[in-house]
Amino acid sequence: MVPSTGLAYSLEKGQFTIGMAMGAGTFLLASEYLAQHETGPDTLSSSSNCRETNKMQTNPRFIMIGGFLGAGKTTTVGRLANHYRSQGKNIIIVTNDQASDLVDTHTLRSQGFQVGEVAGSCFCCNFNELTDTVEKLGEDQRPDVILAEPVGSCTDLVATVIRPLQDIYSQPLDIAPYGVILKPSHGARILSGKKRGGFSPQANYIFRKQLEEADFVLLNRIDELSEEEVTELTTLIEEQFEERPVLRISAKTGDGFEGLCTWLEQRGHFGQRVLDIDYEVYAAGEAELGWLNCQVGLVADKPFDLDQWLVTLLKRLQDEFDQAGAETAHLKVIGMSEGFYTVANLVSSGSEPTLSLPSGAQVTQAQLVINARVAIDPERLADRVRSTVQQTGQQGNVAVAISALQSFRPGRPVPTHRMADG
Ligand SMILES: Nc1nc2c(ncn2[C@@H]2O[C@H](COP(=O)(O)OP(=O)(O)OP(=O)(O)O)[C@@H](O)[C@H]2O)c(=O)[nH]1
Ligand SMILES: [Mg+2]
Repeated sequence: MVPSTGLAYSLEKGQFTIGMAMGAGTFLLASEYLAQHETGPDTLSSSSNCRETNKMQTNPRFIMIGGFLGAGKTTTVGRLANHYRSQGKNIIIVTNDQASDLVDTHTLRSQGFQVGEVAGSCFCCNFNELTDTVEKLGEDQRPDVILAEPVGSCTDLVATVIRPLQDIYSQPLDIAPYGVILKPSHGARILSGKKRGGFSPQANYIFRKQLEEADFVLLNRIDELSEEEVTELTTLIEEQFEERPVLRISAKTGDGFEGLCTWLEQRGHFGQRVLDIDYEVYAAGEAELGWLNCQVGLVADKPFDLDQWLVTLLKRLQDEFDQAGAETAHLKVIGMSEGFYTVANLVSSGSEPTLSLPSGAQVTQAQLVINARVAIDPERLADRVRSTVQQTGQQGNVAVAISALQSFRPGRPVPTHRMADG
């Protein structure tokens, strides 16, 4: 019998049972399932406890966490990095964006991690930059764990990143199963086929393809979801992407991370789901998004509340995009001032702007980095960001100066390698 795979989450106990549904309510531990099935040439290794260290591991463990824009990749990577750091492991993180000035890089560095940025194009189109960055970061001390966050509008990463790392890259890496985060706000609309999904069918195509190539799916933000919503989303994933175990997590609270760590320790025949993908549709989906990265300096005579300033800015931008009928994929801003860091995010047009990292700081100057990924023409996006930043400054008696601004549509993806066979 081919089991339908899944992870049971006990809301009562608030715990995960990693298991594969065998059809009659029986669950096997993931390690037991893998031991009974073809798992490839590698030996199976599983720890039932997130805190255990695998002493047999010699090559750096490469963990890539995928998922759509604003799904929770950076939050998950930060939490995993903290976990591995607490085990005494040496960690490096690689972030990725279509342009420089990435909020995520600053956010993860503010947590004390060693972070390298692949900027200018995605990992798949800049594979050598990914490996160069890993090597450079590992020059002083060999990493035990490499955490990589790809661009949230990217897919086909198994064929263009994981398999080339496994088969071509000269340095041996120990590649973890590939987990992709499902973003509930857009996922519920896209997977249920509701008309107002927010994005075009081409962008929805990317969202689906990301899940299709996953070894397992992370249903994130369970801290905000009702039990019914969790069940509904899990069912949608299981129906549409068979044999992808679904782990329910909250990257915010850490709920479910023990199960995630256990999954990430599995060894076997992972990273093999090479997509059958239409690059025309993929390129059109990416090009639907206006992309903006900019830097802004703030100066005031009197101290102002940095957290409040950023939330006000995002609320105003949200209103602007609503008026333009443009869906937000992710709008994020980091404010930095004398050792204080504030991060504010808006993950969809229907959400509220939130502070993912409040600083509580009263400041008279700050540097901001704004990253916006919105389904709007990039010129209009830039105009609206410029004018909204200025207005927010004027009303709060803060002088603003935009020092760098890039806005564009992502270009057609042209992978360095694409390994579809075998
Ligand atoms: N409530 C809640 N918020 C979350 C959770 N995970 C992430 N977030 C928030 O969602 C927003 C986006 O999270 P990120 O980790 O930046 O998402 P991302 O996938 O890295 O986004 P991009 O890099 O832009 O694609 C932030 O405000 C996070 O604090 C979660 O489990 N629960
Ligand atoms: Mg991120």
